Amino acid sequence: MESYLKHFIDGKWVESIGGTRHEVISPSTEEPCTEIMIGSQADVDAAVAAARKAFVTFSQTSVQERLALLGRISAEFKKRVADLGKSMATEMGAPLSFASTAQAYSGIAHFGHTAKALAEFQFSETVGTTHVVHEPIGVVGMITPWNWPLNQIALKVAPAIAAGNTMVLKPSEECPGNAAIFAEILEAAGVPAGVFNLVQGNGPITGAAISAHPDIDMVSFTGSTRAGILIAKSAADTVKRVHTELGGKAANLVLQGADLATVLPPTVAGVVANSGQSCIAPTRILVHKNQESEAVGFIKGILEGTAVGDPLQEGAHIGPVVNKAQYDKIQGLIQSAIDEGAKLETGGTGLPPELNRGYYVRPTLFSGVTADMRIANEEIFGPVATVMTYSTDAEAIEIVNATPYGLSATISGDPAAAAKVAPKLRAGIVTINSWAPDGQTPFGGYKQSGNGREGGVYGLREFMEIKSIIGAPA
Ligand code: TXE
Repeated sequence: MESYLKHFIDGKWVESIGGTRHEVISPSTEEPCTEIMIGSQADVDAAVAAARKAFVTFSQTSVQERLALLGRISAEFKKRVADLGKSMATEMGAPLSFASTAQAYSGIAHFGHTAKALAEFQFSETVGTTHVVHEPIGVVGMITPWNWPLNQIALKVAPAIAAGNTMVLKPSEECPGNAAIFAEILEAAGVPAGVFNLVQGNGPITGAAISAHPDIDMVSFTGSTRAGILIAKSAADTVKRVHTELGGKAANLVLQGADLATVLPPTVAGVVANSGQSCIAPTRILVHKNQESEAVGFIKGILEGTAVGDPLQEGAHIGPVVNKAQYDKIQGLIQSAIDEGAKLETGGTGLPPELNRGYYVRPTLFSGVTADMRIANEEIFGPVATVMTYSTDAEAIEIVNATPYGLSATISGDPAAAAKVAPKLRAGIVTINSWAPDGQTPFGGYKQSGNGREGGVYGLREFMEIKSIIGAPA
């Protein structure tokens, strides 16, 4: 079992002050694989004090110094890809090849994108006779989830450093190892003491201590809408800036007459990638009623061609979902669709027949899904697709938008026709004939999918204050 029993505070690995032990259960073996300490209020206080002290100097560093730092972090990051991949594969179940390519490299890429944005950023401008300047916010608290763990850490840490902030990160207690390795990377890159602090822990104790902390200026959170609401309420008492990236219920609008053989594989891939544990997974597949049976045939073929297996083996298969709670939630949603009268086309409840332990979910497809069913409304976070039909474009757009979420939407079909539909969709991200974001452009949601944007220069702006200096000499 891996042990990460220390927090990284003020440039040193330190014992927890009164924390308790927590074991992570590997979703492939159902055995403990990692232990951490759940950070206490005192641990968070120590990390915040270190960050506050470091802010005095770090906020005054030059762009060139911070660019050099981002470059050193990228270089150190690349040396640890194998360790990062193995840690994520063990703790959250993404297969080794996916964990070390997609998962780890998407994290590294954010440091490159952010450095580019920083090099080009205009920190000051003149409006009339007033100087408008962009400055770091201060101490940023970061609370991150387990599904794209390193990617979500990097999406916050890279721009926060670039802007000159200092920070306290609390990663997910379901997948903490990559965050400890990430702290080692920052240590090796020479990030000044106190700029980046890691406190391992859970939501109710450690996360809550961050969101309520009077000496934290901003909290940046990725996770469930449930926790996002709690964090925003708790942060309100100290009027922190709150950035949230929450859940989604993305649709894949397949335009009438689309060449299904061409357009479906790259968009349906988003349902199974990472075992469906992506907030932008386009699981609500909308097809014109005249193409329903043809579309169901193609999607069924893709899901039946998706192998499920051991994440510690190399390969293109998908792994288990992260933990028993997620497995049970997905099983419950699959059963609800059966009970509510949807047609099970492939997959279903229980383990895939070739496996006898682990939190593996069968790639599953339902047709005949209607808007009132639970499966059409709740975020699944598993490799489960649903097909709904529409008669007119207007009806299809209404169905896409008929959810409290608004993170992303996918359109499959002629790109020019899709581009005309995109402005009508109430989502922060619209992908055409693909499901993946590009890392450099805004990532974030409308409605109950959150506030603010991450990625490239848009993420950099999120971590800055704006000051007007009126009356200074030209
Ligand atoms: O997430 P939580 P869970 C969705 C997805 C999934 C569901 C539940 O639908 O099935 O959420 O996942 C911290 N104060 N997403 O329960 O609880 C927690 O410690 C402060 C979508 O595992 O939101 C962890 O670090 N912090 C999503 C982080 O929040 C709190 C990614 C995420 O855990 C807290 C993950 C509290 N009161 C799940 N409670 C996405 N947007 O990609 C929890 N945390």
